[in-house]
Amino acid sequence: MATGQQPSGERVYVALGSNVGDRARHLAYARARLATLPRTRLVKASSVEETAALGPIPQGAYLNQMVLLETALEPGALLAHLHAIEAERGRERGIRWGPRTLDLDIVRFGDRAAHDPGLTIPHPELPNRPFWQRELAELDGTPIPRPTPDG
Ligand code: A4P
Ligand code: MG
Repeated sequence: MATGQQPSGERVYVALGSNVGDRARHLAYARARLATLPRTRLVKASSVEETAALGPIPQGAYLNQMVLLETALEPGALLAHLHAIEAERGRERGIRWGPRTLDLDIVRFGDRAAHDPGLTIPHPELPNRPFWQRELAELDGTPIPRPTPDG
């Protein structure tokens, strides 16, 4: 299906994260590539937020963002595309939760649930990441307060 056509499919929320290199550029690349996936439409993107790194090792701050896709791809096929896009940005898999040029996670896939270590949906970290919750609410049109840099 050509880009821009309306795929009948599921509403999928994908989280974008980067804390190495030109972070904004990695996110822009990911958005552009997600918009060209087969049988998929990029519906909208949340604001980009800078967030302190979560995880066991000291590392630079992240830029995080979430996008809403509508896709007729199956979850495993979408995940394979996400891994390919990460690889195109030079993503190296080393330490879990370590620094990365680009991380793409499936946060929700319609109402589906999956419990495989290779694909867990909804993403198990959703309850622990306030920035994901804010971005989800923004995409769903639910106004919730955002922290302001100056208080
Ligand atoms: N996998 C299972 N479920 C999923 C899913 N729903 N979406 C598997 C994507 N992948 C999923 O991921 C390891 C494996 O998880 C994949 O091969 C896939 O089959 P990975 O990307 O290689 O490794 P990772 O990202 O280090 O591990 P994980 O568990 O995905 O960690 P997260 O949740 O991605 O956390 N701090 C801030 N501020 N912002 C961040 O975005 N992100 C992380 C990484 C750590 N700290 C952060 C942030
Ligand atoms: Mg990941």
